[in-house]
Amino acid sequence: MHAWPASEVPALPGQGRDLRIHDTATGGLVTLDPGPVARIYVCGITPYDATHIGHAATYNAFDLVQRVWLDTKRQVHYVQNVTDVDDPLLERAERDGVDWVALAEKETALFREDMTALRILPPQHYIGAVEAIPGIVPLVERLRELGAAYELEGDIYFSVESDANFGSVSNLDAAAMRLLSAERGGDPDRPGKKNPLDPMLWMAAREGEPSWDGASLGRGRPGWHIECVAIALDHLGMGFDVQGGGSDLAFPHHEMGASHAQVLTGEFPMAKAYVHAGMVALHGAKMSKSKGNLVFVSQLRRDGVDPAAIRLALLGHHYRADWEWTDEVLQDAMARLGRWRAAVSRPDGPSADALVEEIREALTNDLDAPAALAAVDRWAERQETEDGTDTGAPGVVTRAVDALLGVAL
Ligand code: 5CA
Ligand code: ZN
Repeated sequence: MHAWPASEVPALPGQGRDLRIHDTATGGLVTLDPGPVARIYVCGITPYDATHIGHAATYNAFDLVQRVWLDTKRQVHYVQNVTDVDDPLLERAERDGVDWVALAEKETALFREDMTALRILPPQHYIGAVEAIPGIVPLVERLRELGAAYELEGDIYFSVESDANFGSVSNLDAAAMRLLSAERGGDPDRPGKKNPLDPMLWMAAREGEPSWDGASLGRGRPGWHIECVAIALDHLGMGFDVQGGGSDLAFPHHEMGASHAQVLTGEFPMAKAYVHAGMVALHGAKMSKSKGNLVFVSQLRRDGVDPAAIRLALLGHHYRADWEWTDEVLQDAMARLGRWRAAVSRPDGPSADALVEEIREALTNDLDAPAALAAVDRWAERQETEDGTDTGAPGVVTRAVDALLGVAL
């Protein structure tokens, strides 16, 4: 699949710094030390509805990771999937009487437009689950050969007990795992499973649903977790730097994915850091396609909202916080954008060198975007009240805000 166009990332004076980021697996901050090529996998959308502010907040967080690495002059190898076949997508297509392929294509196209408008840098590899199927089948076959998978009425399950490190991503107790499994696509109550948590690797073809040739597995379609793992292993290999997504993916998705990969390769861990963004809510509940309490990026754009203001609204919240979208959040972001634009449109200003370092320091400290915004606010305020001294400063600020925060002034 093609991704979307990249906005240019200006080079900045001085030296970028290494990223310290919160790792769900260890529960603390880790300083990442990627080689010359940093490797990141971020879970993509299930394209059955338009991109909402929650999605945008999560992709904004991982865009900051990419921007911090680019600032250190590293290359970034970024892989993202599209879950372009899954139960919710098929159910929505059925409900609306549309073809599921057409629905997925339409919503993926809209996602690309939204990401482009928000200046979220694209992944190098943007891979659909459907196009990954030929690579998924041999992995499921291999898990079977290893004794880590079993059949139940034609479906194939992964045995969580085959991974000694199972549980090490989310660190939850059995009861919590069981609850979340039921909530998030698992089937803990299905009779005949070895362990209620065991996730499906391959679902035998169902009447009226799409299916693919699965060689020795028979016709069917892949389970959710093995899709992302197949794509990640194919394009990044084991031991990559960051596995990313929203906090609702820590369990079961990232836990199961890591287990699949670890059993397949015999290596541990799959990723050096498991990074999770907080959930954005609307009217007191998590924004979710299934609940329908959504604010769409595309709708805001149609209403004439500047995408830079949307981006500033996202950046105003720490990525790990759960927060609520309100009109006021957007109004504040618009006002801030106005202040910043006025400040950089003047011919000179206070020196910006210290500001660039402050933004760097904030972002490398667990992506503290609110602290970075506060630093720019202070510069803009001084710019207004003091006599300008540095004719280059507005240009440096414009470039730094673009390169590190993805905001075009
Ligand atoms: N396709 C799978 C991942 S393989 C999936 O979770 N798709 S999704 O469309 O439901 O979500 C896409 C990304 O947005 C995920 O990382 C998810 O954690 C994140 N996300 C979903 N809802 C919210 C929300 N309300 N706030 C923040 N992030 C969210
Ligand atoms: Zn995923």
